[in-house]
Amino acid sequence: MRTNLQTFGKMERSLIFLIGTAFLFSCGNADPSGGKTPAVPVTPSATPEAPPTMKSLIPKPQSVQPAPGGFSLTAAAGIYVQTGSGEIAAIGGYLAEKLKPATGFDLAVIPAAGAPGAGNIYITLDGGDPALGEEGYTLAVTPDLIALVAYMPAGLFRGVQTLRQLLAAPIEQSTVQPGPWVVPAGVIRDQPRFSWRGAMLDVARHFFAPEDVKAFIDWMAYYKMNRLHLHLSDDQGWRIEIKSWPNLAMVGGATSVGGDPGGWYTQTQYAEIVAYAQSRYITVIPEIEMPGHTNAALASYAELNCDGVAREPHTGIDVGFSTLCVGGDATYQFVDDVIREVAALTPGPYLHIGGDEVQTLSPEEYISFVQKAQGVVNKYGKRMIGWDEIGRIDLLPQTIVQYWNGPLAQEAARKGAKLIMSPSSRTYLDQKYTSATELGLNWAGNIEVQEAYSWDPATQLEGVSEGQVLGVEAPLWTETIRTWADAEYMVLPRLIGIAEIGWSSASGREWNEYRLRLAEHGPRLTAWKVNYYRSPQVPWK
Ligand code: TNX
Repeated sequence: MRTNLQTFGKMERSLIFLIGTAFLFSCGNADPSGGKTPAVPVTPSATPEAPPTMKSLIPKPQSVQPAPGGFSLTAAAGIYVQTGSGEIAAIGGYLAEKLKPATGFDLAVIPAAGAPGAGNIYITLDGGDPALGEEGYTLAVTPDLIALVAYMPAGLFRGVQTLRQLLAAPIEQSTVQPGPWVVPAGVIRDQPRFSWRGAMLDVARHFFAPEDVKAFIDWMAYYKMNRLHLHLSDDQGWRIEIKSWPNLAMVGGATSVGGDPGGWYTQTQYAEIVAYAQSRYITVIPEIEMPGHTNAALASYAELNCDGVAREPHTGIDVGFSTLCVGGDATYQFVDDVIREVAALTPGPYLHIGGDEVQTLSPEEYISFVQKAQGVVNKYGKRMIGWDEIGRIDLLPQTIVQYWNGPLAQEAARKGAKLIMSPSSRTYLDQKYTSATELGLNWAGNIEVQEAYSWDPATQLEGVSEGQVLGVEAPLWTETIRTWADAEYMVLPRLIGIAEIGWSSASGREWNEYRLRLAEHGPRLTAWKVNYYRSPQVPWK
């Protein structure tokens, strides 16, 4: 181990120097001598010009203070991690894994009791400022050292994404590139605006393999998102194994929109997806739709229908026609069993019950059913989430409403509920970019990259203030999305703007500046080999 108190002292001094310099810079009073205190006052000069990678970070950090020079990453660097924490070592391992393909460096992750010597990376909670919260971090880069400090491990993980983005775009290539690998010097202090920065994947209309979901999780992680909502059941397909009701997957999982192949996740595969997300500090929210959007369940079990007759599979894209038999005993056994099994597989505190678009129940029937479902979710220790329509019931204080389209979410907010903002005209990733887009629907309007970016969750709904908004979430509905390449095209780059809306402060967030930063991400998306939409609104590199 190459650590001792002397080098720690040195690191602290350089940190203090950097922060002090940053303070001077922010006061417009920079010292161009590189930190040697001059004997006589020097004429104030401008803040050093930030290198391109610092200017193109997405989401935009809370504060960036560039300094002269940079840190050269070499094969000799070690990733020193605070000793005694397997979790922090895993974050170091993740960083090493991300840096390896393009650099060819096999960087060792080394437990350290203090900061290492020159040429290394240091990742620690030691000295982490509680004011940074769960996900905030400070990244201080000098020519000698990269020091990533946070209050909680999630903050370290978010900071690692910033570090990846501070390296030139070829770092994202999957084969060895020439480099050099220079991280610009400076101090970044950063934390999110909203605690909920989500994306939803509809695996019910079309099924996507665990590998695809993991790729989606990796895009989310790169842009510091933290909630993955999986839409696991709908009229056209049931996508998770339920041991007490096996036909849900066996029968209900066999179909998709348009007669395309079905599929479902075994409980083991679901647990693997959850663990993969967890290792990226992303919480999975499973959604089991009820009482509507249930044809796949109604086709799997006759007793869930009031007339006792199993429904035919549904492969069309109409909505609103299906409902569980809200007066039937089997229905409540089903609801209890499914919620119990899904809750047990899900470490996160949330469970989404859908609740949208039921056209075949009276308001009283709807309310009584959702009220009972809320009780079951609560009994199994989860916070219920539902779309707008659940705003009609008496919500428990912990229940969350996901706004998509209607006034019911606003009403719920007036009664004190917290909202996740998914306005369909801004966040729906299944809506066409323009009328020329072949994929997608357009009932909520065309959503070009600018429309998806230029709005604010705290001012979107009259009477709903920032304090009632947990954050933002963008859903990809997949009625028209048949392949993963199609999903890539609709999600990227719009999801990147949603990620910034969730993370970065509203002041100074501006389309004409954002589009230039987004342009710099084109080569990164290309390096990932994803089929992203090269919007003419963005001056792509
Ligand atoms: C509305 S948003 C739906 C989905 C569809 C989507 C298509 C919501 C709660 N319901 O069932 O897939 O529109 O854009």
